[in-house]
Amino acid sequence: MSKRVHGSRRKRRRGISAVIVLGGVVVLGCAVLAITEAPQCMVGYWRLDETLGAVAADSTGGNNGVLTTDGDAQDPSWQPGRVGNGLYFPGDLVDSVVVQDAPGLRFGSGAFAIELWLRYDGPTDGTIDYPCILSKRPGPRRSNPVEGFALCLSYWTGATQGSLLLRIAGKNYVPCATRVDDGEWHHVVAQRSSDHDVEFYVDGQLDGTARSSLSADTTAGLRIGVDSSSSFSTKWIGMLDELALYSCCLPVEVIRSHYEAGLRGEGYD
Ligand SMILES: [Ca+2]
Ligand SMILES: [Ca+2]
Repeated sequence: MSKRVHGSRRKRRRGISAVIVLGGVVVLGCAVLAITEAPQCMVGYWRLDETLGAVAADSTGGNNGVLTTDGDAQDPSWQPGRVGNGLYFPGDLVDSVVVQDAPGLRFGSGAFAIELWLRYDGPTDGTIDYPCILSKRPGPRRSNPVEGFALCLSYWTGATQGSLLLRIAGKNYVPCATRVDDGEWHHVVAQRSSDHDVEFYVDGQLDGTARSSLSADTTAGLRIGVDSSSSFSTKWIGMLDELALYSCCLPVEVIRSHYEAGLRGEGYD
């Protein structure tokens, strides 16, 4: 994992892991990117700024989502978010934003990052086993395939209740220390480097680490607001906003810059 050490020396190479030399020890870490622009490895950016309709536009161009609902009184709605509008999920397991699979959304065993603002308004007592922000796992529900990935909150024994949970290829990573289920807005990043270091950031601060070399690949589509294949209750209750996917991991400087931009009501670019 990349660690900031005063006096460290870096090679600035866009999109490639930076090499940091610490007293002769080479540490591989995240790509070093310009802070003032969106990283070029961004492969999807759903601002969720829409005010009506069923399209969740991808600002990177290729991966628009479709708000797919059963049309009942409990459907997601566009509401004021952290940056412009966001999408409010009232907690109906059948509703989600569906993004079709694309080669750029398959990360294999390599680097990727998930970034967004969230506000969780649901129960915090484990009534919902793990409320999911997004999943890219094959359905149908209860099939529990060992492939793909998901980012959720965890109410499982042994983990910090209401902290982030990253699932890759059927394995859960729950090293986080901070609850994010307090009904307040939080900026979160879950990412893996090409060297298989997994990092979680909450509000610009490193919140947990793990290691994973498992493949995140699947040809299943991306679903925002639910885990499409779990046998547990995974419905999201609350707001999601400014969701971005990257085929790299983000340097801490970029993460903090995006967090601070969000506090000003600005996005990632
Ligand atoms: Ca937004
Ligand atoms: Ca509904």
